[in-house]
Amino acid sequence: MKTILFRYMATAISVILSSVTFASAAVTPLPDPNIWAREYDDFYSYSTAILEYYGLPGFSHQDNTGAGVGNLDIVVMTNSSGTSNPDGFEDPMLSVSGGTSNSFEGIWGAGVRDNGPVYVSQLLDYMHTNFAPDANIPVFIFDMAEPGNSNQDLYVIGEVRIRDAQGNIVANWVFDDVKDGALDNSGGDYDWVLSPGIVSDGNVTVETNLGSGSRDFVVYAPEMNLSLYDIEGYTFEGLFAMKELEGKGEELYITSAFAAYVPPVATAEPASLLLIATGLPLFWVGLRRKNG
Ligand SMILES: [Ca+2]
Ligand SMILES: [Ca+2]
Ligand SMILES: [Ca+2]
Ligand SMILES: [Ca+2]
Repeated sequence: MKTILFRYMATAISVILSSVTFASAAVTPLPDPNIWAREYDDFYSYSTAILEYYGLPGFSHQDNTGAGVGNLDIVVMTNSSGTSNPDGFEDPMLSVSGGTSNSFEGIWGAGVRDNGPVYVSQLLDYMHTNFAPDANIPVFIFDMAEPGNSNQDLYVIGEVRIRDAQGNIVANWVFDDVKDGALDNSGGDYDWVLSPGIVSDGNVTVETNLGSGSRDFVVYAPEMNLSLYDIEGYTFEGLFAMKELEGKGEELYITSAFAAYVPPVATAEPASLLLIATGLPLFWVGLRRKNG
């Protein structure tokens, strides 16, 4: 109980401090990943089921508002064939149902599909217009749909790459289980990340695998600031792979519902300094208990 209280207080403080950055009420800023997320190489992954359990506002696990086909968001992978994206973005990848195959690998954005490739400037313009004027870091939602039995886990890896006009990779961000900035598949296999049907933070366990149409995991890479690559001809692509798939197909979106965490900036204002001074020990307690 103490841990829950500490974690809630720490996040309430960090949300208060960071919320002034966001003018739009529709966008929920992600809480401090050092407390609330798990780190997978260059990315952080939040479980909305865990965030909802602890009562963080804006993280209703089964509320899919702002996500999915038919909304403003950009669909990277879907289980609905024939789906197209807004504003001429490349058509989404089609995921697989467990009856078809139990593994998946595809690349979105590289021009493999109709309406590609995805240009960095095109993606940035869309995010600035439809998400927020300062939205430079894409935030992804992963919606898993596995059967409610002993097969409800799956495994996943990913890599986002920026290429220059000549096709050279100029930046990349990896989502896998070894923190080395590289997507290793030596020996013919990736360093897979477990995507569990039942999530745990070490203190509580919560069912997250409740079918298709729920925002199970929210993922972003803090260093993926696309404004640094807003150069003519630069393209954005994502490799995505999964295994041990059953049930319905999984889905992946670039979402307007959440914004990347913005660390609070200390000012000379006494009230802010007091909040930060109060918050630091709480962050430490939360981390220590989480890891211990
Ligand atoms: Ca789901
Ligand atoms: Ca599935
Ligand atoms: Ca499975
Ligand atoms: Ca790695």
